[in-house]
Amino acid sequence: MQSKKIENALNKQIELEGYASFTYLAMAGWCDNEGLEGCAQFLYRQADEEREHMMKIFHYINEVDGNAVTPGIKQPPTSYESVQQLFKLVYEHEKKVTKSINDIVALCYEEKDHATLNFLQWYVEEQREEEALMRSILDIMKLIGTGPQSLYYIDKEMERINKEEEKADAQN
Ligand code: OFO
Repeated sequence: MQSKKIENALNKQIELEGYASFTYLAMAGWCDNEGLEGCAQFLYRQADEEREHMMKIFHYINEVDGNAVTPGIKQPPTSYESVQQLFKLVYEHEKKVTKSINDIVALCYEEKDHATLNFLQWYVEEQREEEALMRSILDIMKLIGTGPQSLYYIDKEMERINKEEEKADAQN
């Protein structure tokens, strides 16, 4: 049985992960419409992953005899200035998610909730990986710049990243 404080914090995390899923879905749709298929594919996969993150917490809360709350997700933006701006927003959102996970970890220490602390270790590692991945994408975009055909090269790079991610997923 976990404290109400932890349960509430985890329910807020469900909302954050759900919002990330919907945001990345909206971003994927925008990329699709812009002809950026590699970027779209990457974001569709991220959207699915975020839903999995949300569901993992949902099941965990119920498993420890709490009440998982289905979140009301607000409509994410559906248009973006550029693909560079879009990925900057992804990185900012991931940093927000990391902060939130770290806050719940700190709360677990306060509440002496070792089970949830243990459960959250997977998220701590996932966030480290996600932030590193988003930073590397932003670095690649910076190197390519915004000259003619830059979108073509960015999308090719995203296709390469998608293949690497698929390979890594298959190994796990
Ligand atoms: Fe689940 O927030 Fe990104 O990874």
